[in-house]
Amino acid sequence: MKNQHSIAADPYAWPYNADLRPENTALVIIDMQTDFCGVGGYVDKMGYDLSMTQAPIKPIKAVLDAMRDKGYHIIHTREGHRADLSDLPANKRWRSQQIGAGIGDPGPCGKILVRGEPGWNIIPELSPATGEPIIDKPGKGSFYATDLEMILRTRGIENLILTGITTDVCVSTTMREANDRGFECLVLSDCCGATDKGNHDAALKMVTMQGGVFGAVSDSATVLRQLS
Ligand code: C5J
Repeated sequence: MKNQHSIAADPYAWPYNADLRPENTALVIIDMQTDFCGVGGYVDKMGYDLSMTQAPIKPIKAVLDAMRDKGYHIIHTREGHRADLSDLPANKRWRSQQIGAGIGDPGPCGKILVRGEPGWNIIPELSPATGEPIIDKPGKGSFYATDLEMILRTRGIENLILTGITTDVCVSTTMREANDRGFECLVLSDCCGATDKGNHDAALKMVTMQGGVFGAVSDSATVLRQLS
C-alpha cells in the first residue's frame, strides 16, 4: 500500500493525492538574489522597503535545511540577462528605466540584473549546494525560455513547494506556469515576500480560490512540523 503523507494547507491538505515523497517533490527557491533583497540591488534602487523582500530569508533557510536533510530535490532560480542584453525585451528595459533602476545600467552591485554581476548572485545565506540545479531565467516565470520542465520531468518530480521573491511577480508567474503543466504546487506564505504587503496578501489569496485554482498555501512552521 502507498504511504499517505500530506501537509496541512489552505484550501486542502497538500498534495491532493497525499503522495508526498523526497523522490517526487522539489523545494523551488525563486530569485533570492542580492538584486531583489540586498542593499544597492535592483529593488533597493527602485526605492522599495527591503525588509519586505528580506523577511523570507530565515524561514526559507529553515525549510531548505530540513528538506536537504531529508533528501528532497532542491532547485534555485535566478532572474538575469546576458551581458550584451540580447535577451532583454526593449519594453522591460524601458519600464525599469522609468523607475530609476534601468536593467543593464551600472549600480552599486554592478550592472542591474545582468548575469555574472555581484547583484545577480544568490545571497550567501541560501547558497545552492553542489548538485542542486540553478535555473537562469530571463523572465518572471521559471519555465519560460529555460530547461526547468525538462529537469522536473526527467527526475520524476510532480510536487513543487514554491518559495522566494517576489510573491506577486516571479513566484506567482512560476506557480501559474507550473499549474498549467500539471505540477502540484504549494506556496509557503512566510517564505515569500513582495515589494507591497497588499500584493503579497492578494497573490496568496488568489491561489486558494475555486478549490485551489493554482494549488494550496501553507507556511514554514507547518511544513517543518509535518516533515519531521
Ligand atoms: C521582479 C521577481 N519582481 N523575481 N522579479 O521583477 O519577482
